[in-house]
Order: sequence, then structure tokens, then C-alpha cells
Amino acid sequence: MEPIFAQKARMNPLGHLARRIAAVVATVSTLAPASAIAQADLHPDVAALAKLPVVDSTSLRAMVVHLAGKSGKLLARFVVPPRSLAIPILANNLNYASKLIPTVQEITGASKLGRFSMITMKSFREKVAGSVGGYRVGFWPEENGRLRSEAYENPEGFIEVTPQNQDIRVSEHFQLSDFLTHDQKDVWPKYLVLREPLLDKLELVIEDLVRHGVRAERMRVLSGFRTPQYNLALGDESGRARDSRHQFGDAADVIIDNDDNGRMDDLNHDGRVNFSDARVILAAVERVEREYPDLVGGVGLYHSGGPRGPFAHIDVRGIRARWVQGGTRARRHRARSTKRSGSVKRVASTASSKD
Ligand SMILES: [Ca+2]
Ligand SMILES: [Ca+2]
Repeated sequence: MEPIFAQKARMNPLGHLARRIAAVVATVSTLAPASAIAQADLHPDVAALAKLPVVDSTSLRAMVVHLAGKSGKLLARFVVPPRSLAIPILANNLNYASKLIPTVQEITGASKLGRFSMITMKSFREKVAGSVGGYRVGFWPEENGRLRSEAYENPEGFIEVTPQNQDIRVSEHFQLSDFLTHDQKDVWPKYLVLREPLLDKLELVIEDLVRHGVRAERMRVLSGFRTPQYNLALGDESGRARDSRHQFGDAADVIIDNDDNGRMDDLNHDGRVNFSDARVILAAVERVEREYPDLVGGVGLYHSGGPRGPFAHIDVRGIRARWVQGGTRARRHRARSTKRSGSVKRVASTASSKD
């Protein structure tokens, strides 16, 4: 009667969540008639379970709330197809077509902010050579025999993004298309690696900025996921490290752009858009990481004289990293701030630590 989960131990916390939900459901299911008992391969596990009538159970409701993350603002969860998942008794209650992978399934009642989607990914193992379907992605560091730590293992799967589903909201302020690699414009479907902790962190940063009196209705993602192929093409000299977190779906280069002109806003109201405005974002990340240590990661501040202006890289690599890049002005600023406030405590000295 026990559900059998044979997924990688490193799988996102949904593995545990699903197990807990299944335990709740299993408890309820002991009351059902024996004739209803059936074996079935089901996925996505949580999506199916959350749609069951037992959603009224207090425990299960708490689980569904948990889906919204620490920020409470997630509107999607990404799961890999389980290799083997057998849940007794539930088969008759499901209308989910288990062969349909990848897929997007709504979980009713999981969020007050809008439609909540459970997105089943295409497994990483479906990548053939350097492509998923007709979309070229290249090779991850682990595939090239370079594995720095567990955080740099190959992703577990890809979100299939189509012209029809690209607008699906994945959290209050973001949608799938915000994180797509900026290449192969005419190739569909595209494939995306995106991790929920990044969305959670970005939402918490927005919330923190607002709490501290900074207008932050719109955070624009300049660059989210970057396929290894795209990342490689950009080259190290442009600041893109070969082990860039952008390849793992938990990094984003962002600006606050309330006026929607594609350029960082004057966040500190000094009449200029410059590096100091990027530092406003850094301050918010510092506060968020103090409150949520498991969302710790990298922050890079980029001084850019280009059309975008300055921007901030934010990631959830699991260890603290800080760096500053771009322009002598930025470097002078870094030196000053390190000496004075110590707020930029560690500046990466090698390209591999950045991004
Ligand atoms: Ca702007
Ligand atoms: Ca300013």
C-alpha cells in the first residue's frame, strides 16, 4: 500500500512533499472499499493527489499552501516524470493521462494569486547529443567531466515551452518566457531549465524592496536560463563563466524597470541611474538571505554603460558569492564599499566563480 518513489534523492523538495501528501492520502484511503484498490503508474504525483476530494483535509491543505514557496508567490512547480511511482487505490479517481509528458496541469486552490500549474518536465535523459527535439542546448559541465559540486550536476529535466504556454505565470511577477535563452528565435518548442528557489528568491527580493520604500512593481529579467551552447558562444571574456549558474536555471540578471523602458530605474532617487541603484538590489538580497539562509547564493553587480544600464545578477547556488564587474568606476566603487562597509565581502577573483 505504500507509494514507491524511485527518484533521485537530490530531487527538489517536491519529492518529500509528494511523499507526505501520499501519506495523508494513504491514511484516508484505508477507509475506502477494497474493490477500489488498483495499481497504476501515475504522474505528476502531487498534481493528481491535490485534485482528489481529500483536499479538504487540514493536512493536505497545508501541503497545498506549501506549494507557493517561502514567498507565498509561486504559481508553478516543476517535476520530473517519476521512474516508478505506484499509488494504490487512487487510480479510479484520476482523469490524468499519464502518457502525456511533458504537460502542464492546474492545481485548483493552490494559490490566491492565480492559476497554479504543475509542470511535468521532459527528462534530461531525453536530450540526444546536444539537442532536445529540434532545440540545441549543448553540453553541461558534468557531461564534459567537470563537476565542481552537487549544485553543478546535470539538470533533472527541461520545461517544454511552446508559443501557447510561454505566457504561463510561474510566480506573481514572472512567466515562463521571461527566462528563455535568447537564441533560436524560430525554433519551437524551446526547452528551459528553471528552479523554483530562484523564483522564490526574486519574489522575496521584490517584496523586500517594497517593504523598504522602493518602487518595484516590475522586475525585468535581462537573462535567465542560458543553454550551455549559448553560454559558451558568449565567451568568458564577456563575463560569462563556463560553469555559469545561468545554465542550471537558478540565476537571473535583473533590473527594476517600473517605467518599462528597458533600463534600470533610479531606485535611490538621486536623479541618476548608476551603480548605486544596483546596490539597492544587493541590499535587498542581503536581507532576504539573512532571513532565508537556504536561498543563499551569488550576487554580481554589473556596471554597464549600455542601453540597459547597471544590473544585478542573482542566483541560488547554495553558497554565498559576491562580485562586481564592468568599468573602472565600478571597480573604484567596489574598493570603497569593501573598505568602508564591508557589504561586498568577497569579490570573486576568477571567472569560474562568477555568473
Ligand atoms: Ca526603467
Ligand atoms: Ca540613482
